[in-house]
Amino acid sequence: MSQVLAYIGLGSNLDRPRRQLEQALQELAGLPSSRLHARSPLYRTDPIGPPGQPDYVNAVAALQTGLSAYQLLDALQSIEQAHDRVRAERWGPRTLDLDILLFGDALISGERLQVPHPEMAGRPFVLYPLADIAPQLEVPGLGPLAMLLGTCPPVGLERIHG
Ligand code: A4P
Ligand code: MG
Repeated sequence: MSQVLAYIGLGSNLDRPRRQLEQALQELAGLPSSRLHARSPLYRTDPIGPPGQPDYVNAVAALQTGLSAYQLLDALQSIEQAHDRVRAERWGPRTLDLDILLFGDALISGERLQVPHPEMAGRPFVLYPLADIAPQLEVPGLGPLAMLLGTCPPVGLERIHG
């Protein structure tokens, strides 16, 4: 089976976000035909979206996987469901959000799935943890990660220690 390196963005701002993310990382590692290749540190980040919501905790994981992109999306949505994610307002608070940032060098523009994730280039809470685990990365269709970092200053995020 051919293996792909997929990058997954993790975010939570409800119900003990750090624990949500640590648990989700273990669940990613346990997906069929998959192996957790790398994970970033956790970051505390300012919320983007509706005002008045709690700070987020964000991280990025690299998953070596034999799943297809859509199989991976299904698996991520099952993990979100298991974390009691209630889908309410767009960009509103959530116990767990798992986004496929990149899937190898694939460019996907389907109704259910867009890869690279359409918002990633402008989001420090995605780009900086991604750079922790893949500083040399070339983002398909967008260019070198180092260049994207240059237009997205590290504002509104801090690495969580311990
Ligand atoms: N979908 C399309 N492409 C993808 C992809 N690459 N990965 C579809 C995952 N899903 C993808 O997502 C809605 C639909 O997007 C899914 O059904 C899937 O088929 P959702 O997670 O249910 O809804 P959402 O998350 O509310 O909307 P959206 O547009 O995905 O929001 P984002 O972009 O995930 O942003 N601020 C901070 N600091 N940190 C955060 O993590 N996250 C968000 C959510 C807002 N503000 C934040 C953060
Ligand atoms: Mg999402």
